[in-house]
Amino acid sequence: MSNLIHEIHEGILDGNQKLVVEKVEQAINAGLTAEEILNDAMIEAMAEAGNLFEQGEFFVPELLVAARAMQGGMELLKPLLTRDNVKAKGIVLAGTVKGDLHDIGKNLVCMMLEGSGFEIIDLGSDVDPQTFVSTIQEKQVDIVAMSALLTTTMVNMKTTIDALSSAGLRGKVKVMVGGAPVSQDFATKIGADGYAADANQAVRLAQSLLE
Ligand code: B1M
Repeated sequence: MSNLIHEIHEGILDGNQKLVVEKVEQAINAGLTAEEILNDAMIEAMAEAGNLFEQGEFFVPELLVAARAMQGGMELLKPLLTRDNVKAKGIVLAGTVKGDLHDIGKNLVCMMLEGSGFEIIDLGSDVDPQTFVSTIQEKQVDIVAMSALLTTTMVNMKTTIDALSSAGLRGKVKVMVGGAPVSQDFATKIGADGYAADANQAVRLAQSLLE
């Protein structure tokens, strides 16, 4: 591993966005490809952050600062990735469901997915089922990722899945759900394709849904 790749990797794990941006810039100027920087430094580091989270060595704040540090570097890489035609693993349409303003967990999931090579279309929070539908009609979407934090709003995951079915779109996309009150049992009941308990599991789930 080159020194710069190692420094970017460690910078992400330390949550040091300033250092990551500086080192990504140096790596680009040194002739490393955007793909090398993304795969060997960033995705590796976020995967390690996810493992540390699962082992109880990282908590949500560490995961968030790591993801933010990575996003700082991603801003520099994005134009190069588009130029180099690096194909995203898949396109994920994400949002917190109608009536629900909690977006911290959803943002974390989006950052981890982006760090793992997915392209994200983030609709934000309080997303109407029809907005999911119209976005899928306009854009090429592989996975719909819905988050809910309230027992009163998690039912809107089902409303959204029903809206996808009514619009004839259910067979075109995979649906994954998550959020504190959501469970595998609930996901199965509402007809989602998968449930993930945390951001790291969400990455694995998204990958397996597209296999
Ligand atoms: Co609210 N809130 N809140 N709140 N809030 C909870 C959720 C609550 C459990 C607090 C409590 O009473 N103990 C409770 C819900 C009770 C229930 O429904 N059973 C609650 C309530 C009641 C409310 C209000 C109704 C309060 C009021 O106004 N009376 C109100 C509702 C507003 C609305 O949404 N319409 C409200 C408002 C708010 C704030 C706006 C103040 C703020 C949200 C700020 C924001 O998100 N921008 C807020 C917060 C911060 C919380 C708590 C304290 C923290 C939530 C959080 O961000 N956790 C929360 C209590 C708690 O959880 N301890 C609470 C950190 C985050 C990283 O975790 O979101 O679980 P989480 O995401 C995890 C996983 O769930 C998973 O991965 C993430 C990373 O591991 N995950 C996915 C999430 N989405 C996923 C999607 C996936 C896969 C995995 O695939 C697609």
